[in-house]
Amino acid sequence: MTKRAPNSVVAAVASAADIERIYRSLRLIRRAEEEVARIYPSNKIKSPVHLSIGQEAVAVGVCDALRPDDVVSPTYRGHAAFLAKGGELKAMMAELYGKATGVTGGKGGSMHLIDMSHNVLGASAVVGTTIPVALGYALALKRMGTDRVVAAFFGDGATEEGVFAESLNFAALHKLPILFVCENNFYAIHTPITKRWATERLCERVETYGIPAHQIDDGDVLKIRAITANSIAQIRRGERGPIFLECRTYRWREHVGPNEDFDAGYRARTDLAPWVEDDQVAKLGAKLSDSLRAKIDASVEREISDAVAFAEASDFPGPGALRTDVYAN
Ligand SMILES: Cc1ncc(C[n+]2csc(CCOP(=O)(O)OP(=O)(O)O)c2C)c(N)n1
Repeated sequence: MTKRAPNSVVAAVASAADIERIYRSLRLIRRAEEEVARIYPSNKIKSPVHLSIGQEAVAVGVCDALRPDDVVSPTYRGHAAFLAKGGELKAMMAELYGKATGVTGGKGGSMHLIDMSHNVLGASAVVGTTIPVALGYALALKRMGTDRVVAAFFGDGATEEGVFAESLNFAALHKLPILFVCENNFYAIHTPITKRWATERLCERVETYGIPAHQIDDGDVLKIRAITANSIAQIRRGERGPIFLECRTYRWREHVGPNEDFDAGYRARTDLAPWVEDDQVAKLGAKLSDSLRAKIDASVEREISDAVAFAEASDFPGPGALRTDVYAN
């Protein structure tokens, strides 16, 4: 899948403090997932992991434009959205280790992250199912008369589920405060979009529901942030209901697991090259002084090693936890 030329939409203005904060978030997610990949073969991590290495800019760009009381709905490839929204790294790492101190007490694993103290809705392994849950949350926020907004993340594969079309229609009809964010990484497991869609005009399809749609061709984190900020401002003012973003991005690792899979026969390493060249972690880092970048990198490493130590030192859930949390209270 070749990367298209960037489109010219909103000028992305960011202050020095913005760049510093956004770089830290990108770097934390990248390094945390690289650490997960490093530890994974030891079998200490008990959960399958869908890494978002290479895709971080979407979650970071979107979440940086949200308020703390706004809500995100991640997917099973959800480490980036979880962390970008402020989810606790220690509790995420413990969850991957299957420990009682994890976000779901060690029972859910990587695909079922949740942190309602930071307004991160629970993820699900079942493709597309988080979209109507996010929609229901947006309906509740609207009925409560708040100006809070939900950002619902999902992959290109999820747009092929029937519930995606139903959710678009319902959201448009009821003018719900929801930003739909499609992370289009061009693959559903090993099947490329060219074998699944007769046309790649996803935004056009969405617009037929009466929803404004923007395609962001490259992974430019500041552009994603600027377009999100504009969209959220419109949604918050209650002007028009939902808005849709198609963020084109690229998954650097295999669908599930810590490795690369360019020998699997469904994609070529040359497809990856332009995305590595455009790596947002490196690009944002290059905007900082060497000393500031080194300081941030060191603090990120400390945060990650603290989280790993916390996960390793925590206990597994006891047998008494087997039948708890089965039903909602
Ligand atoms: C309802 C359902 N159908 C099929 C699957 C198997 N499955 C797991 S991930 C996946 C691909 C989804 O691709 P996409 O939504 O683009 O997300 P990505 O993995 O690229 O982030 C599929 C088909 C599933 N988990 N749930």
